[in-house]
Amino acid sequence: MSQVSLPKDFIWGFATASYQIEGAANEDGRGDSIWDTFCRIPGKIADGSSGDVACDSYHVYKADVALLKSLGAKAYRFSVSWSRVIPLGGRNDPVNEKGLQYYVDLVDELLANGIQPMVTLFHWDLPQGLHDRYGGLMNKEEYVQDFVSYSKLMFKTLGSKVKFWITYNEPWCSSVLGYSIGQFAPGHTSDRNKSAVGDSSTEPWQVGHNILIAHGAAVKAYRDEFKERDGGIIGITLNGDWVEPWDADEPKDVEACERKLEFAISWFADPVYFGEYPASMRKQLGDRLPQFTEEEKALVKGSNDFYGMNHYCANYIKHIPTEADPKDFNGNLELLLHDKNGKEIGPETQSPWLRPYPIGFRKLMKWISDRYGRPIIYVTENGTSLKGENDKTRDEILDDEFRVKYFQDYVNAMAEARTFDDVDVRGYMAWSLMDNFEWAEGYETRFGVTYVDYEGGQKRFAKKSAKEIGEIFKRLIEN
Ligand code: GBH
Repeated sequence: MSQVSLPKDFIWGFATASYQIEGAANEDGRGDSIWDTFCRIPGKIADGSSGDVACDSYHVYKADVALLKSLGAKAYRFSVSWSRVIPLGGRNDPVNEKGLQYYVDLVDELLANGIQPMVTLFHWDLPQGLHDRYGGLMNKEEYVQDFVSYSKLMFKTLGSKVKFWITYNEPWCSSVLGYSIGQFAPGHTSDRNKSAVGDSSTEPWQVGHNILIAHGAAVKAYRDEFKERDGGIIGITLNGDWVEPWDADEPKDVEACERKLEFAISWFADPVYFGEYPASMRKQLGDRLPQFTEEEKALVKGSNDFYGMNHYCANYIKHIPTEADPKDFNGNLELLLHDKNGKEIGPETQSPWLRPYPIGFRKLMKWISDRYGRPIIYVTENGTSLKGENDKTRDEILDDEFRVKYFQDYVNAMAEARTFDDVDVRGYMAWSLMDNFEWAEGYETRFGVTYVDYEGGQKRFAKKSAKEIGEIFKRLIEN
């Protein structure tokens, strides 16, 4: 057996997202995004908070870069707030030069410190202007053109310096959480207690489809007009948790596991690699799942230079013996945290959905690698919250041994996938560089390797895990 390792040119670092860290929501001409307006609706965010101030990174981005450098990071993944650079969002709307300058300055600061920027164009914060004008993500004709136009603005502005582009972060979340459960902006759902608008049986599938087309069209624009000049790579980032059968001796649970991966991952990855939705989804959803025209198929198929992988945890999966509910988006199965014998999949964290299960990371990497023909994989997010972390004193929070162990085990599982399963993984971004606005959970859940003192002027304090990550990679990367 060869020694577990990662390749010499492996890049690692940390990830964040615009609405979760920037703050300055009303400064220098930024327009509202759907998250600004969603946060204003009472009851949508656990602690009633918003991203108005967040980590204040709009003002203190130099401190973020200094922090990255002190931790030895080789790369930094951040996202662009679309409504900061085009306040109303549309292809004929004015560009906000001050907002654009922020990203130029951030990129320059990163490069001056030897840190490679990885830019996500869309991490859920759609300009409210587009939602109001034509229904945002629901309007294929208008939305695709506006996303391409915005993307080209960013390629043009940053393309000579940024060599790594991600079109979308986790379209599953925009579709399902935004248009089926209604837990995320814009909060559409069939549940009339939660929202006056929405149809959970159709809208998520339309939104997912529109995002895929927009992704494909932006990639085409990059390849046609910028790639030759800039020499960068571009892809989409998908979330996906691992699955284990609730009852390993029940073939229907084993089958349901595969179906769950298809509904979560292949919904997007199959069109990108094969040009078709998975058969299991077509079977369950019928015509509610849109069809690709030949033109759309050509746009989407082959649109990844790499596979962006976000991964956190695993579930036990139990099949449902009756026919699928029209609102179902998982593949007609139950997601459980324990198996038939009551065994828990992993220890509790602050996030109800997140139970660490490191071997699942290795297994999922192999599953993706096998299904999609051994694509280049960049892990664009991986990390954990800690049960009760926010209730502790600062000193206690800085000693985040649970998170240290999480990273040790997960990074090691990734290195095993590379060493033993021939997975072509080339980079890893931990979620997150710092505690930040955890969407519907507000600030009660912390995911950072850095503590942010929200009451004390957003000052940053590196936790133990921040310092340990560099050590973990030092041990694993070949020299
Ligand atoms: C990432 O998503 C996001 O990209 C990032 O912005 C976020 O801060 C980070 O996770 C931590 O949450 O509520 O039972 O329906 C992670 C993938 C997929 C995890 C959806 C939560 C919801 C499960 N997410 N999942 S449930």
